[in-house]
Amino acid sequence: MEHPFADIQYCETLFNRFYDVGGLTSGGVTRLGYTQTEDQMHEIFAHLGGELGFENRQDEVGNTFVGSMAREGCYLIGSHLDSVIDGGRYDGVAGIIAGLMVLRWAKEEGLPIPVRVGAFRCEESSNFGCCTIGSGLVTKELHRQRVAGLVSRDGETLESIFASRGYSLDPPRISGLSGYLELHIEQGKVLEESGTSVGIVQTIAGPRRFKIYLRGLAEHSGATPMALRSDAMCAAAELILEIERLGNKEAAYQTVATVGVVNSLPNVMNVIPGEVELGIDVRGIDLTSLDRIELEIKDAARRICARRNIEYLEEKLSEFPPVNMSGDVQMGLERAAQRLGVSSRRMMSGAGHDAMAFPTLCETGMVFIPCLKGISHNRAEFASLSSICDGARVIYEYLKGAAV
Ligand code: HGY
Ligand code: MN
Ligand code: MN
Repeated sequence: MEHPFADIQYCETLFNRFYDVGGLTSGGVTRLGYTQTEDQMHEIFAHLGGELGFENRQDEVGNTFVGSMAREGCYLIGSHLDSVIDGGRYDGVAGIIAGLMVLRWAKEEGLPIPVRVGAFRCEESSNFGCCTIGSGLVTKELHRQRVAGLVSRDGETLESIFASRGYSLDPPRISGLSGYLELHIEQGKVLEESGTSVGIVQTIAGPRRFKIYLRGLAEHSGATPMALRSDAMCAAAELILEIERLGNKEAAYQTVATVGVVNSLPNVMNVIPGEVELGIDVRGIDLTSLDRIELEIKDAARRICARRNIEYLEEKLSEFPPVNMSGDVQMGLERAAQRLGVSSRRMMSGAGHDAMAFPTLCETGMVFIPCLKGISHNRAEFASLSSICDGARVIYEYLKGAAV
């Protein structure tokens, strides 16, 4: 779709306002949830809303809202402003930029329905091992007892962080929404490889995350005979490859499994690793497959550790079910894209999003835009300004349809 230069220019201005926050010499960004860099992102967001003439509000868990504060019938365009470690500048941010662009068009054209943009805290599991904390708490998809004890990478509990910020782990449920919409980069290759401008999400894969702690015996790496070792790292290595095999076995059901965290103690060259902590991320849309792989991973840990004389402990960090987007919203977005002449296709999301939290509250939909080579959670992440404008236009066209 062709866009007026003013739209491309405004999109670029918004992108540049967030650009430097959490910047690393690597070229990536680190903006972990409930840290000062995420705070900076929210401050910029609130300021940008003010420049459009809108008030802003923070809720009881630090989520920031800009736009109409109508108590009923409001359409919420949401996403997040935190990132993974050494991540890209489009994951989440593209959705907030699209929301601000929609707010601007709505104000210029007098859209007769209330629209608000929401930046939800700590969408990434990178800091606490649990995702969508900001949106999960205010939609009651997450509760105090699930998250209070979660510990950040810096060793702080979420409870102590909330207390120091005056936030509440029991916030009032978000209400008065007629719909929730989110634009997000696809974080996969489907749109780019098929040459499609936007994706209309049907289902969001359910993420499950857990840790497995392996304990052998730290001993001298030179003086300990190979046959007499309890090497936790070798047990971990065997388990990691077994998890990959199980993921490949379940791939037919669109289930995936990743070991993204490996912490070894004491992590020095001349000591046999005594303890290893694995962080495991499993996603899928088929509950039977998800249950099966979770059981088989735990069974593999038990078997490998028994054979290697290694103790182990497993800890479930979080579990969210697969979530379907509203069929009516999918249809509405598809028709909006058609009216604009923007190519679209229905698709699933392997990545989790704040949108997971909303289908029990209101009509919920997601629009994907392509990102370069499908790369995300990586400093090389890239999406074009024109793609962000494509997705924003489809959302705005959908809202104009909802307003009649
Ligand atoms: O990890 C995810 O699925 C998302 O990027 N938070
Ligand atoms: Mn992400
Ligand atoms: Mn994201």
